[in-house]
Amino acid sequence: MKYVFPEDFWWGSASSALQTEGDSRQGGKSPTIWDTWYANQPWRFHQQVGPQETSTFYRNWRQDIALLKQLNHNSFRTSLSWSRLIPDGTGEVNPQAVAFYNNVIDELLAQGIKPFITLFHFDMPMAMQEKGGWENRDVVAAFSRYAQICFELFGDRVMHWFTFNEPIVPVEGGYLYDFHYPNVVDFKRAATVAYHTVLAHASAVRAFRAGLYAGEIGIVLNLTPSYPRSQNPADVSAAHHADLLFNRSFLDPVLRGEYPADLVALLKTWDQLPACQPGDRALIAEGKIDLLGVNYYQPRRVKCRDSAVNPLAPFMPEWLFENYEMPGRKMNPYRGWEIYEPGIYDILTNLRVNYDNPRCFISENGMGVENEQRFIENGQINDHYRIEFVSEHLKWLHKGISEGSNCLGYHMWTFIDNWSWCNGYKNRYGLVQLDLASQQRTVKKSGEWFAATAADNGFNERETNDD
Ligand code: BGP
Repeated sequence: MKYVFPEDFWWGSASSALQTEGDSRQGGKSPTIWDTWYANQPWRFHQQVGPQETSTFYRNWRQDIALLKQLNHNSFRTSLSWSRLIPDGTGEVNPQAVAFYNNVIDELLAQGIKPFITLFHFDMPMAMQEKGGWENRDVVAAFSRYAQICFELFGDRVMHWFTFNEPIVPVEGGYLYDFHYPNVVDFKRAATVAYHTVLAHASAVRAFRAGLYAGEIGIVLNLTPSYPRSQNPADVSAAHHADLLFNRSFLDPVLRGEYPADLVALLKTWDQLPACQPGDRALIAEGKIDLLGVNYYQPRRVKCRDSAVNPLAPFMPEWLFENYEMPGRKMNPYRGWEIYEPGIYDILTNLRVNYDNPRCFISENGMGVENEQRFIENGQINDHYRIEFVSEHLKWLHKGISEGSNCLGYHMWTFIDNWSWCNGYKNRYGLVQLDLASQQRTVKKSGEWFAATAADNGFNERETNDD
């Protein structure tokens, strides 16, 4: 069986500024929350490796874009760094950053690769964080100004913009679960951060529309379908709550232009609603997007709570559900994430049936594996497990498209092995291996498979099994 994808399907990969550029304090760049957190608590990072050098894209962009070409990418997503472009967050534009991003965008276009550009991928400038970060409502105007500067500088060539990558992650990591700076545990502050992020998104979309820029604007969300343990109403309600908090808190505002009434009611019940101002509703309604990026790594399985909550503990999402470990689930043991390929189809179907079938694409999907050197054969990593992971997901994606889902492409996470936040270089995701000592890049077996798949606009099942 051959899986063929629609004409002009986007084949590519995604990365982010902080995880690949390196030179995190050079070229006029100011620190982000990651530089500061690393300086204060290096032990929070795997093998105490921080964000200073990451994958040296700032120096090697030309060679790296040649590799993208070799992998037959027709599109590539990365982010701009706010702290590189506007070092104090709100003031002067750094000309070295403009030159760098111009080089990257021009070279991508010269190689026939469409630049997909994200404005914010977890990397809050420290100068903004010092003023309260996403908790301070002033961030909305500052972000919108930054976005507008980007549209002005690069909008003549960038046709696919994304305001945020996975905006729920800084909320969860920074304000609930202690895996991003500033390591706050406080639901109401988390809700405020999420709310200001939605307002910042909508302000940027408003500026984009007002400026009549060419191209389109969207957002990238990590959608984790919430599967209840059983059809018992208690489990179903638990799954509904998880869905509201982790998916629909961003999905509904950006696709429907409003929050789900259930979510507002839920937060009201628990006295966790953020402060709103007149005009917010109209602004959010203007934040509707043209294109949705979907990051999919794992499903969320939930059940109702088995025990009562500790009333003295801070209110947490887990007051409303418990995570459920389904017996027999397939795991990626290195990352601790379940692998469930039909999830990608379920997401597309949900978008088609419940959200008017928006234009969308898979903006990240991938598998992080530890110690991949053990798979080296004749100098190349034979990552057959990654080829299987990708092809199995692509089959479900193909099924979604064949049933009418408006899915326009598939981007892998990631291009070259890169720095994964607190996990440093523990798990490698790349189509290209990065030797940290020499910085040498070597295409993995999966890179060759991906290049062939992109060139053929599809793949043959038999070839996959042979690998
Ligand atoms: C996504 C992020 C990426 C990337 C990826 C892999 O959530 O958008 O930045 O890091 O996940 O996850 P991790 O690096 O945590 O293993």
